[in-house]
Amino acid sequence: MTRFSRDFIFGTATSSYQIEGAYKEDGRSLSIWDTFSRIPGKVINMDNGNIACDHYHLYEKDIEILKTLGVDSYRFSIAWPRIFPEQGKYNEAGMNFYKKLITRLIENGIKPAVTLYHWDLPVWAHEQGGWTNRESVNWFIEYAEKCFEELDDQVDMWITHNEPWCAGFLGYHQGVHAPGHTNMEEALKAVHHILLSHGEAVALLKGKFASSTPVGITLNLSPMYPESDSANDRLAANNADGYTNRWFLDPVLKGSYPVDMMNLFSKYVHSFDFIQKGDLEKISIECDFFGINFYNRSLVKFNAASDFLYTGAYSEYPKTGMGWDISPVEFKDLIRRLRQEYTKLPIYITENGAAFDDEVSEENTVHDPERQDYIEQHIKAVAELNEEGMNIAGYYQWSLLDNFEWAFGYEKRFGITYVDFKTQERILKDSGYRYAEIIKERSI
Ligand code: GBH
Repeated sequence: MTRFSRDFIFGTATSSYQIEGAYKEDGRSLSIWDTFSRIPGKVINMDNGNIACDHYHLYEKDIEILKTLGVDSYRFSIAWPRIFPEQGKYNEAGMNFYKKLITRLIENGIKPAVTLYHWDLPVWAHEQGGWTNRESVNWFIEYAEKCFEELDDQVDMWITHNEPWCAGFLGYHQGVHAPGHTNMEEALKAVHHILLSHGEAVALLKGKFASSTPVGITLNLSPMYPESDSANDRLAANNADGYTNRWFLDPVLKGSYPVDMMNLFSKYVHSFDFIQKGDLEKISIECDFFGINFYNRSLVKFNAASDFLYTGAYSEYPKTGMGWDISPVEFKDLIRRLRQEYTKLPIYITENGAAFDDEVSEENTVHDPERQDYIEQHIKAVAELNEEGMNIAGYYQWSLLDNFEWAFGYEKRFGITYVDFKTQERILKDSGYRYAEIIKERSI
């Protein structure tokens, strides 16, 4: 049995577009996910977040679930188009929702951990080039400043960006997320501006606001393993690691882009002029913690025809409902590598979880032993890592609720709470009850 210290943070996480619904309420304007999800073929079943979990109206009920779980903290994100529905036009009604939510959380002894950007870019920003336009940094800072002004005294932790890899590469290079573009040069620009906006937001919070609220960024990291020992497969794994992990880790934690990837990417861009003097110093500003979303390792093999010379390979690992390898051992290796090569900052696991097919039983319960097992294995890994002195300060399970799983719509369920999307009934799954027990015992 391994114990967690009294100050270790257990939480669950969500994001605005995935749960809130109320897409036209109180002055909210559209985000790129509202428009993207209306394009046929982009999201399974043409699902969208118009209603989602209707959390905008049911947040009090959802806080009751958080109480049942006994979490120390709740991680959610703010919808930028609620706060600035038009360029330069602040919307107090939108902010009021988050004020109510935060007040209610605090009344219940739950610490708010707030993400500023979890992919719902306002359409007005997209119409001017979105993240590919360097001006996006200023738009984001105006938005961040308003959030800091109104909420900083009540927030326990700020996360500037969630997974710039997804926002940048899935959105502008692979085209499977909004805005659905497939242009590597655009993607590299978008990533750069997202990272720059992170650095500038941290500087703003620490400078003008002289705030003591911990602030950081969250990256999605997937350790990449070669399918075989061949030189080609090892090169493929190195490139996959560069594309997914190092392209973000290096600028944020070392102040430089990795040279091997610069060389590889140079054939996709006209120039790297968008990386201006001084940018990397700003991007690598010292933060208070480092956030990681961990889902799986990947096995890759060489593919001469594909971008960056790699492709997913068949693996015999047990899989989640997404087909992702269940890999708590590689999770531990990833953290050790980060400690060795990148950072001494406290680490928060800001997301970890799994989708599986769930069914409601006749007794109105949901038995999800696979998800329970997944969560237990990763929490156990965290406990063991801390015994090695890896200083993981908290763990947020993804997700509190079944929700809008981006391109997979409502087909994939990541919740420890089942949501009936017709009635909005919530049922805590077995994994949720088990998570509550772990939190209560603070040991596994
Ligand atoms: C997170 O992203 C998001 O922050 C969250 O909004 C989302 O709901 C949640 O995860 C669940 O998806 O190449 O097939 O091995 C997840 C980022 C990036 C994790 C790709 C899995 C590799 C899949 N994902 N990654 S694979």
